[in-house]
Amino acid sequence: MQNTGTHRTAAPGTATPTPTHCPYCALQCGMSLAPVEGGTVEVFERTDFPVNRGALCGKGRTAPQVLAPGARLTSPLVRSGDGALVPAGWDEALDRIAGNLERTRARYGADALGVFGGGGLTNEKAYALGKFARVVLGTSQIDYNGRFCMSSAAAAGTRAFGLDRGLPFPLEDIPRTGCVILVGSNPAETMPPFLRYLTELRENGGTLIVVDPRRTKTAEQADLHLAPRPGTDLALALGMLHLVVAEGRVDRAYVEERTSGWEEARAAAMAHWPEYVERITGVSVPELREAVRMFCAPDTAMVLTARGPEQQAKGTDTVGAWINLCLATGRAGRPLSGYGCLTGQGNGQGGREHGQKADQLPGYRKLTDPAARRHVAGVWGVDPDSLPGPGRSAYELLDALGTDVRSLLVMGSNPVVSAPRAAHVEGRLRSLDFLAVCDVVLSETAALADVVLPVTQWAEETGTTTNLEGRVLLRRRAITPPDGVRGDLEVLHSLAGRLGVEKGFPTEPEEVFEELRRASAGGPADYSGIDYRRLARENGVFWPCPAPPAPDGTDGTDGTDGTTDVPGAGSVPHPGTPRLFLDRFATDDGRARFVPVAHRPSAEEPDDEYPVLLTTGRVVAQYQSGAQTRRVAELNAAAPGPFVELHPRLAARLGAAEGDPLAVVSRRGRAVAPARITTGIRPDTVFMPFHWPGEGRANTLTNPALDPTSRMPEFKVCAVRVEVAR
Ligand SMILES: Nc1nc2c(c(=O)[nH]1)N[C@H]1C(S)=C(S)[C@@H](COP(=O)(O)OP(=O)(O)OC[C@H]3O[C@@H](n4cnc5c(=O)[nH]c(N)nc54)[C@H](O)[C@@H]3O)O[C@H]1N2
Ligand SMILES: Nc1nc2c(c(=O)[nH]1)N[C@H]1C(S)=C(S)[C@@H](COP(=O)(O)OP(=O)(O)OC[C@H]3O[C@@H](n4cnc5c(=O)[nH]c(N)nc54)[C@H](O)[C@@H]3O)O[C@H]1N2
Ligand code: SF4
Ligand SMILES: [Mo]
Repeated sequence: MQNTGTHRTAAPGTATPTPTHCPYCALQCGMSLAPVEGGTVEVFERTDFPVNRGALCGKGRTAPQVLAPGARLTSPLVRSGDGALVPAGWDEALDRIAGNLERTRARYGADALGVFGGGGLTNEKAYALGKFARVVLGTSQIDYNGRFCMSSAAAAGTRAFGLDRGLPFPLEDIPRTGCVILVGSNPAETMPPFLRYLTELRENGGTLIVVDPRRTKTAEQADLHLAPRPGTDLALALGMLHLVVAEGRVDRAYVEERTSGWEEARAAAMAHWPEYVERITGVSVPELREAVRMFCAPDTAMVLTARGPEQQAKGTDTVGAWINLCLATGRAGRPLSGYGCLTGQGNGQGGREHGQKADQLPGYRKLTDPAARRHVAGVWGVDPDSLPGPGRSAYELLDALGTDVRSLLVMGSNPVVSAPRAAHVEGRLRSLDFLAVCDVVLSETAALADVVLPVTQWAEETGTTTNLEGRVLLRRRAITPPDGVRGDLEVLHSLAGRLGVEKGFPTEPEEVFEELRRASAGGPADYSGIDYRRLARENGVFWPCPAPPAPDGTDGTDGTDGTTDVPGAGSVPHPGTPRLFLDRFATDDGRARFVPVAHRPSAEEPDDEYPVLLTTGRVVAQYQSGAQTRRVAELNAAAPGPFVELHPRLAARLGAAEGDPLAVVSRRGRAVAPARITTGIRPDTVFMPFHWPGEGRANTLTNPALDPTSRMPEFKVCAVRVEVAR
């Protein structure tokens, strides 16, 4: 089965295409799919979906190739006596998993069971996985790869605005603002159809500032490109705020009316003189002044961050500093102005709302909040006291494998490639008593498992995702899965049954969503007013979308055990909330909170032994750990393997020519990949994409230093030594 490209209309002999969404990134581009005789799947443009209006990147266009039986798993695998993974029946595989989890729990207690989820899972799966961990396994030890993704922006957004939704406005607002500062975001490679919004911004007379240590394809489109040293965005934002104050550009009326904490934040910024900031960041004072002028000149402006400033051990404070800049200039919670984070994975937004995060219950509720526990326990039909407390964050969980956590279930992540200090993480995974992995392919992590369960994919199952705008979408089943695979929901249902929980794990996604609605009702991410019928009719609904009050005048939930009488029965449906904070922020007093932050060095700064900075990121043709995209010939041809991007001056110093194998060595390990020489990177920095396992694995090198609030690892900065590999 393979795809043959994008077509505007269905060819004769093709079934009517089903509208659905791409499996990969958070843009969740709309597309239509139709099975064709001979086992191919065709992709059709879906121009009615406003986010991408038909446009797709190469990954989305070729995603159907991973549906082909030759590219994926179609039978469970179990570890045999001689150590090989061999095909097995579903019953045997599920029995093995249940038996091993049971044994571990009996011997070491429930917290010896770990669960590692993914931001690519649908809302229904993420919800069911969180419930499975807490209700069936009784463990606190669940977290997911979203911790590695947008957790710093989420923490900073919650701190400042009282609520975290990546973008508090729809993408369509971006071309209509006056200036956009894009911080550490490279959508030319990571979300190509999104570039249109930036092009339109400039066509409308708006300006674009890109902050990135590399002159990326995105930076090439900018009116101003600032190239700070990796890990210094916090100082950069503070330097800009300093100038805003010094130049009298503070929006005093707004600060007075809509914020709290300004004096402390102002004082902190005033300690960051432009000259001091220039020394830290390498961005000159005139460039800083120009950025401030461009940002402040128009009536409206936005700051958008992505992984560059967020994947730092000070990511939360860094995002906080950019939010402070928005607040001081009156650019948040107003039309066409605001701070936003560009979430990454397909369900990066929804995946962080419904309970697969260590400290969280569905509806973006806190596991430590007694009222939240009562509400969710009511929906689940369990005693609130039986719900475990918060567990370890993703890296801490991986680091505890084989010691405190003895058996692990992975669903939707490939940490052998994507976790920081990956060789260590791989070692921890190998030291487990038992590892089970549900995946669509034999990922590098699945290859270490004792049992691998092959699951259905995006196009073969229905479910909802929430895109980077907070728009809840319906992905529809468009084709029939091959024999031998089962859905993640079916896996959880079967394991729950084997572990003695017969009810509460339905296999129908819509049934799970109906329960999710009730569990989220009244929470920050309230989905109770959304249902599948509505999603099928509308091009998505933005949360919060509470159910309208029931006819009897109550809010639709009975308030004691959290069970709901049919949400939305009767009255006018809530329209959803494309734009947040226009009247008030989600804090107790309705004001946005300034947080005083100060620059601090990265966890690891260069020294004599490791004199160069390494930063990491993505290329357009590969997705994440590459587990899926490395199976597509066209994508491999475009991006065949890892590389080390470096400046000609550094290359000359090392005596390296284009294509020479370079050894990059950090305190964690050594990776080797060919040199790619470019003037588009700072001479003190090298860049590696992280999509590949093996010798060129970037995460062999990265530093697992964690942000104290978000527990985000410092993927974007560590100190390395670079030499030509002989
Ligand atoms: N092709 C492709 N697209 C993807 C993905 C993929 O794997 N491949 N993954 C999806 C996911 S999950 C995510 S999270 C998004 C990520 O999307 P992006 O955040 O756009 O991707 P990255 O390449 O990780 O990082 C963006 C930029 O940050 C820069 N950077 C590095 N260090 C620093 C720093 O210290 N400060 C600043 N300001 N910038 C820095 C890098 O040079 C890079 O150009 O992409 C999504 N889309
Ligand atoms: N050095 C460095 N490392 C990074 C980053 C970086 O910028 N630099 N970025 C980080 C970020 S932002 C992210 S999001 C992570 C992502 O890193 P990973 O979590 O490794 O992401 P994926 O490669 O998408 O892994 C998803 C796995 O789940 C499988 N899968 C897909 N859909 C489903 C499904 O529906 N069910 C099940 N059971 N399995 C499914 C896929 O085949 C794949 O094996 O990497 C992080 N690691
Ligand atoms: S930009 Fe993202 S959602 Fe759109 S086609 Fe590419 S990978 Fe899929
Ligand atoms: Mo991500």
